[in-house]
Amino acid sequence: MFTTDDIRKEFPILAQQVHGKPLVYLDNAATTQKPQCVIDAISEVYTTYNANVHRGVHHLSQVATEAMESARTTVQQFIGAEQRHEIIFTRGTTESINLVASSFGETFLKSGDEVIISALEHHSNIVPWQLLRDRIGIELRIIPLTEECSLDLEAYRRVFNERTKLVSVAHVSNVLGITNPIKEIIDIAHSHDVPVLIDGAQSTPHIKVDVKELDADFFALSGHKVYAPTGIGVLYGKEKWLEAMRPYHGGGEMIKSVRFEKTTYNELPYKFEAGTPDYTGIIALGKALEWVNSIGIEKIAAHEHALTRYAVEQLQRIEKMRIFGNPDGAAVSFLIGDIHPADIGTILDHLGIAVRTGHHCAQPLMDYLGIPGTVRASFAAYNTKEEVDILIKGIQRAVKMFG
Ligand code: 7TS
Repeated sequence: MFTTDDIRKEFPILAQQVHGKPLVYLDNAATTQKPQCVIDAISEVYTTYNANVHRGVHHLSQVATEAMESARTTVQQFIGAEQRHEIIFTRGTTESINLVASSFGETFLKSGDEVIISALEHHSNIVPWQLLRDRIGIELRIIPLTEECSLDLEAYRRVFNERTKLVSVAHVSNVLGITNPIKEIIDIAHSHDVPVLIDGAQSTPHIKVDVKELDADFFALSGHKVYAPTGIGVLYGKEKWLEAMRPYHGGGEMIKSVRFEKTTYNELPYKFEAGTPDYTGIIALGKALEWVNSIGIEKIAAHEHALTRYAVEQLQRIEKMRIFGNPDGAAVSFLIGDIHPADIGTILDHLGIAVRTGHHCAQPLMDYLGIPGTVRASFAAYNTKEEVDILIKGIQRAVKMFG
């Protein structure tokens, strides 16, 4: 059994002071801190077996290739994918969604076809579709929100027609911390024979994901939000789609043979992994997921949900508090009266507390809510109830100054 104290000891960055106060890191939805084993894994690559992968007959290259491919298996098992070659390494959720927009879009979509997204998407799940709209003339349909800020499933059902070709929605909202009814969303889309891409950037770190059980066609995630380094991410895709889709980037690794007249492409997953992969990042991602497994994602989820519930209860006692949505995950977004979120963020920073303020890369959602931004506190496995108390005291201080 691990305690939160044991977990915290594994994260060297947490032991520091900021502005003379112990660091209270509550910006985990932006990125999580890294345990020592992940930091060590990166160092181990460069001190003992660094070599380019998939191409060397020599020892180091074989060790590096084996470590990278073993991390692919770890990812496959972590998200419940049926096959290893359905795991494509990318730079993160943003690149994974861009890959699908380009490769799926340019293989299967034509002018007038429709892609459904929702009103609460991160810009990463909006702009790639707008770029595709500019290139080939698709149309975007938006699932609206109910008054409680959840996805309006009745409106979603009505938006399907014979031109609908793809649904792309977030599993968990990065702003509201709410979990969308993703299984229902997928089932409805599949009843119209429409595939679904799930933006799992905010779900993978916090809840058990099983892409097979969900029957997701595509699933995108970012390593850095789940205790791994920046610059590495994953696209899961069902084999039948990945096989049929044209490649995304061209270059080394993704080819079988190249002639000036014609090039043939490599098998999955390499067809979508052009160039030298970030094998160090991949190996460290594998280590991060092993670390999560060693604690247990269900245990992490229960801990974070308890912290979120406690934070919501405490926040609600503050006068003029406005909490957006009904957070059931690991983040809570709020405003107090007409105090600007950046003012609250600045006071909190002086107290050593890191939160995110602003539009959180979800400007259409801010427009929808009629606000410029929010203050967001987001939790990870290493956060404590005491840190929530420090946050609440900090907010009370900001209210005194600006309220
Ligand atoms: N989708 C969602 C739901 C996200 O929360 C984010 C990042 C992304 C996509 C993009 O992920 P990336 O790793 O490719 O950048 N969200 C946030 C956030 O809420 N604060 O900083 C980054």
